[in-house]
Amino acid sequence: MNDSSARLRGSILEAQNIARTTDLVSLSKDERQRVVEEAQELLDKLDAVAQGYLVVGLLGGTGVGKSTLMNALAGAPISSASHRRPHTDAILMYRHGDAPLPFAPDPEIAWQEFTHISEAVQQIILCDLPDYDSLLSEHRRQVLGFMEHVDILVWLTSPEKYGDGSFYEFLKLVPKSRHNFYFAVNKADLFFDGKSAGEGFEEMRRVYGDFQGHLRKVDIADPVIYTLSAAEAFNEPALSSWNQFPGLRQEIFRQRDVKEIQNIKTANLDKEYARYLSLFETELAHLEAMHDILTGTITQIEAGRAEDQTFIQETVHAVMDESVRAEVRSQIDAISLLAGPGYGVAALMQHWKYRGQRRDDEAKAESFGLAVQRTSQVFQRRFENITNSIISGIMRKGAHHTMVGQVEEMLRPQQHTPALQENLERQVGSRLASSRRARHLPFRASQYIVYLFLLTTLIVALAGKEAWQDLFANSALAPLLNFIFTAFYNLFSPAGLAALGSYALINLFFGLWFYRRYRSLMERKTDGIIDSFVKNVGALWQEVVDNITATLKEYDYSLGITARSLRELKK
Ligand SMILES: Nc1nc2c(ncn2[C@@H]2O[C@H](COP(=O)(O)OP(=O)(O)OP(=O)(O)O)[C@@H](O)[C@H]2O)c(=O)[nH]1
Ligand SMILES: [Mg+2]
Repeated sequence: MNDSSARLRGSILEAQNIARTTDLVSLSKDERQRVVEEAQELLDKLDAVAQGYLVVGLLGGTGVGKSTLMNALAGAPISSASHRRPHTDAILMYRHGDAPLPFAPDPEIAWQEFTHISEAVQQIILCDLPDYDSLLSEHRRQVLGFMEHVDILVWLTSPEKYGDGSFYEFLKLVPKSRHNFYFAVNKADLFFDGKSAGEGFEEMRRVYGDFQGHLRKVDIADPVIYTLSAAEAFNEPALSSWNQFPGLRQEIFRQRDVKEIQNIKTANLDKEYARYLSLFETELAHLEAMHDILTGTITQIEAGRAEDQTFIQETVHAVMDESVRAEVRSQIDAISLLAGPGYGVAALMQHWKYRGQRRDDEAKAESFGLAVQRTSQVFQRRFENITNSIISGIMRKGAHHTMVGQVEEMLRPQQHTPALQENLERQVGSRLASSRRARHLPFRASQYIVYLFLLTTLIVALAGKEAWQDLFANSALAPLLNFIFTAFYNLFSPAGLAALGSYALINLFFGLWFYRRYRSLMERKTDGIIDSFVKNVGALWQEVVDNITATLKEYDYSLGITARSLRELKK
């Protein structure tokens, strides 16, 4: 099998393989089966055609080296001296054991065949034709008739025999077209035997010219002549520079390939293959259209990405109503952050707020759960919207219904709700926990400082100027005791009670002030938690969009592979 039929064979096999293994939307199951079968028929035809054999006839006088040349072509001793002709005018045929004779010789003809196992000439049938001298007139007619089966004729002679007149006489009788004639002067080594290279080449040129002259006389104007040594080609690993055996061999193999290509053309196999490929044309058109559609769709999704995210975030924000905020607040509420009067105010507020209504933690916890649930519903609805618009868009743009179905199958089953809900709950849980863990040290410290300062001021005021001046002047136990007792003593005086009243009022004022700061701190934390929740939902949406585009790209890629292999078939 030569290159072109090997290529053709490869393409048919590939086409068959595509029809067998790939989802082809334009072909039904039966049609695909038919495509596979048709490929098989084509392959069988190709095999039959590629088994066309080149029939080479070798003509030449006795002992010019026909057998040796055949052995050199085969690279093996396929013809030996023991292959004696049953009659001097019999035809000897050499063929590969697996190659049947492509023709039935005329029953009147004397012929004998020998099989060999040389792969090199597997598709070449070598016919050793009888010496023209030995051909009696009626046999001559039959041998000439046999030449109908011969594709090319190699006229072989030698330096001793090329001048033989009967050679040229016979040449005139052969009915074959003359451009299928090749001439060879064998035993060219004899030109160099015992002579210098220069003399050898001189002699070779002379014989060549002479031979050419003889051939011209029988109207062969531009003969192809090879000067060679079959013995050297067969026996020696390397050839002399003058040995043109490789040229002759190459020409014979080229002729074989030409014949195979002609056979393919004669059998119209090339046209049949082209017609066969047209079965895939619709498929290719669908694939190419789908590629454009998918590319457009992906661009559209990317363009709407930001807008969709904003939409989702806004909707989720709306879901986070006052009850959700209240719940978040109650979850992070920690009045232990307040000290002294502030704490008292907060405890009182809480008591007052929950008076009459039983604190139902479970009912409260539900409102956030509900928000998460509603968020995932919003999410899922948005997802369904986008898949629907992708699918209907693809359909509208004219994609093949099977391909639409495939896209649908890839996108639809993506159910986000449960995973999303779990994800969001986890995120919220950890956010709440970390918020509860926050210690807010500056806030707490500022309260202690303020209350301590107020208390100190009260005591100093009660003790009076003299007592604390004495305490500073003599840092001993007696002035300290004096300072304390004076303070206690003065507490129950009218001025002391007034001071105590002012102290209580100022404390209350700071308690309220710290309580307000505490509330706004809690509000900020609530906002933070809700904002981060919304942001997380946005990020999750991006993930979903990434998933969708990745799925579509992957699908496009797999269609691209089929399209490429279909295009490849046409080459
Ligand atoms: N020097 C030389 N001798 C060769 C060459 N080729 C063949 N011979 C010899 O020539 C003789 C005849 O060779 P064959 O190949 O049997 O020739 P043939 O044409 O098949 O002869 P028949 O079958 O008897 O017609 C043998 O002794 C070969 O060794 C060659 O290239 N150079
Ligand atoms: Mg022979």
